[in-house]
This record gives sequence, C-alpha cells and structure tokens, in this order.
Amino acid sequence: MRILVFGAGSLGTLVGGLLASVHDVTLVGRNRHVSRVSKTGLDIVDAESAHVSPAATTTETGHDADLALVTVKSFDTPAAAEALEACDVDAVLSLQNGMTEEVLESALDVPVLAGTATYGARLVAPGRVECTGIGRVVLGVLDGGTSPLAERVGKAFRDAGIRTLVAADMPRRRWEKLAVNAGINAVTALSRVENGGLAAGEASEVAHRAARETARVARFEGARLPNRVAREAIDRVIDQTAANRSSMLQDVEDGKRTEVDAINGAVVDTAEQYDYEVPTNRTLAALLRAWERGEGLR
Ligand code: KPL
Repeated sequence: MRILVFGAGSLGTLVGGLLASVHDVTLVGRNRHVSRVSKTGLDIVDAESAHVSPAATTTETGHDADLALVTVKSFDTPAAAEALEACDVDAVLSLQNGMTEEVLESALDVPVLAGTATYGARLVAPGRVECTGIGRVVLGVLDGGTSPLAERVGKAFRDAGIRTLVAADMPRRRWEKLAVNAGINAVTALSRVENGGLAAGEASEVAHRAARETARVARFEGARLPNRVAREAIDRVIDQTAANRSSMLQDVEDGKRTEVDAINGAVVDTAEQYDYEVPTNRTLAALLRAWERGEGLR
C-alpha cells in the first residue's frame, strides 16, 4: 500500500516507520528530523531495533497515495486538510487526539476513517524514534459499522506488525479516548508527572473527575459511555502507559503549544450546548491556556 504519513512527530514517525517495513511510505513533515530521515533513514529503537528507509519530504502537496495517515497536532488539522486537498489520496485515517476527523471529512471528498493509538513513542534525535510502549491501534468507520476499506487498512497495519483492531463502534471509542485524554493529558502536564503518577492521590482524583464529566457529555451526544467504562479506560491507560510522559507533558516541557483546545476545551464547548457544567475540564483548560499565554504561544 502507498501510505502518506502527514505529521512526523513521535507517533507519526513510529507508526510510519513500522509501516515502511512492508509498505511504500512517505513521511511528510516540517522539521529537521524529516530532512535527516530523507538522507540517512530512520532508526526505530525498541526490543528489536530496526533501520528503515521511508521516503521523507517537507513538500506537502502533489502526493499520490492509497492512504493518508494524519498524525499532526489537532490544531494543525485544517492546514493538513488543505494540503491533502492538493494531493491525490484515496482515503484518510486520523490517529490524532481530539475530534479532528470531522475537520478532515468536511474538507476532503474521500472516506475518512477514525483511529486511536496507544503506542508510546518518543523522538530521541533527528532520524531516531523510540517505542516506549507497545499498545494498539484501533480503527474503523467514523460513524460506526464496518467497511472493506477499514478491513484493508487494518490488514495493512497488521502486515507491518502493528497490533491493530478494526472496530465497529468507533463513535463510542472516540469519546472514550477523549475521556482518557481529558483526564490524563492536562493533569500530567500541570503536575509534571508521568502517566503512572495518576494511579492514586489528589491528581488522580482530578483526572478521574475530568474523565467522568467527559463521559456525561458523551452521553448527551448519544455515545454509550457509562462512567464505569470511562473509569476503567482511564485506569487501564494509566496502568499500561505508567512510564510514558503524555503528549501534553512533552509539549509543556518543550515549550510548545498544547492540544488543550481539542481536548478539555472541546469538552467544555460541547457541554455548553447542553447547558451542562464541566468545572474540572473548564479549570484544566483555563490553566493550560494561561500557561500558553505566559509562554507567548497564543
Ligand atoms: O494519548 C495519550 C497522549 O499522551 O496524548 C495518552 C493515551 C494519554 C498516552 O500518553
């Protein structure tokens, strides 16, 4: 399969690198790391380290591919959609935080699959990505159900050794993922702890409250996400990714803009449509935005 990976951050590089072992992959990104990969290839560091040579380019338009895998930060999604409009791709799969698929779907005239990924990844140096946790990719049709396309993409991922499930209940899974991110990302970023630091204590309480509020909002939106399921999901991710630094913690440590608008901010915005108060998400969003303003990032 010819796969275009839009977004050469840690997750995009890891997944793109794994896919490159059996597929024709082009990594598209703006950073120094992309130039390095185009010259000397990519080292994937994990239990069995590998060296792969995906094509890598900073040119965003004019590509031809069977699938565009979008892994850019949520706030870069409109720009990615615009660039993809100037490419010839047959389908799109988003593996991003936040509800970005709708942005892609409204801009592009090709099927958009939804996906979640729990692989841990860290860019250790230009041209070098570390797999910090073997998780799973779950993908499927945005509105639920199955399709031959979703099955084909699932097979392409599995052929590359990526643990992948094709799921028929993506609407619920997307909300579950948002509940997990709403709980873990902002709290780890503000308290500067790894995900495992939320296993118990006051910060854990705050994370669980944010996830519970998100589950309530999900139910307003018609997704079947009981509080118990959201709680089990966040506990599972805290446990399985205990040693990971969340993407938002990494952003804060690197002095970069965070995805708070697409995570806690999105929960607040959706709750407002139902006149429902989500004080924990509101507070987390306000604190992260204040930090971003202080850093001159917004
Ligand atoms: O998606 C994540 C992130 O860091 O953005 C979690 C699931 C919290 C893993 O770290």
